[in-house]
Amino acid sequence: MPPRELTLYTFAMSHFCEKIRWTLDLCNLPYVEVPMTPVFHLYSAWRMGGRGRTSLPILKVVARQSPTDFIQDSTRILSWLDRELGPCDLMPRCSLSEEVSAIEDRFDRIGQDVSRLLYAHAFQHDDKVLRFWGSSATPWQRQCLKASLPLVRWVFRRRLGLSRNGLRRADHQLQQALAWLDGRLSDGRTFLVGSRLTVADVAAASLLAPLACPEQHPVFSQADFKRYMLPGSATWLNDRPALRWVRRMYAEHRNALTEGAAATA
Ligand SMILES: N[C@@H](CCC(=O)N[C@@H](CS)C(=O)NCC(=O)O)C(=O)O
Repeated sequence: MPPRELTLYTFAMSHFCEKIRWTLDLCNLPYVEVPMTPVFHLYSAWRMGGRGRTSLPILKVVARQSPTDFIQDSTRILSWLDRELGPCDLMPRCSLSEEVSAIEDRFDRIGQDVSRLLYAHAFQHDDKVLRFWGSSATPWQRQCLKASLPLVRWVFRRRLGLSRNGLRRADHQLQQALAWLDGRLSDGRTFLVGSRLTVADVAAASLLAPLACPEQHPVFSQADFKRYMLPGSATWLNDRPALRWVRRMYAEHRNALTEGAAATA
């Protein structure tokens, strides 16, 4: 197979980007991370993704004598990695693979609810949002973000569905997912599927990391993140098996955080 250069476009604070960063690290695949600034990412992400969407992560793949490829969306990136650079131990090709995919899918949906919960709370503290968003911004980008934040906040609230009903639904779904995970772990298992780490664990742990705030993550572990992004009113977030398991996954399997994720540290 020809050598390929991988570039991962991310936001430092994105848990979906963390899912891919962690997978690449675990698979020992070298890559360059390019942290982007929210809002300023829109045009490039839309152009690179080529799917009418602006979300990150996006993986750029450069191979000699082949056109440059851009893969947008964490699940599509995982499939590409498995297909083109696999097999990888994280993605078993056996009877367990359907269960692994189903859990990854479940937590992808929950990842959006995690974002809703965080931003509904965080938009009460504009200066903190600006600090987290602006970690890799140039000074003028920071100025623009500051000036346009009221408009950006309005658009963001609509895109994420931060209405009262939207939030009630997100809260309910999150509680259900955490209860499901508490139950899954209640037999004392270490991994969600089978007897070794798979993308089911990486997806669940990374997408819940903003709630569990593992100390290995340079953004989610910050005191300001916990104080201003996490709603203290959500008592169901209190210490519980699901969140303890996320911290354990980080403590035992996450040791190669790159500069992009550390941009705000
Ligand atoms: N289904 C997507 C979701 C990714 C996602 O929601 N990314 C957020 C950051 S956490 C994003 O890029 N939001 C900005 C945008 O969509 O323009 C995936 O799995 O990659």
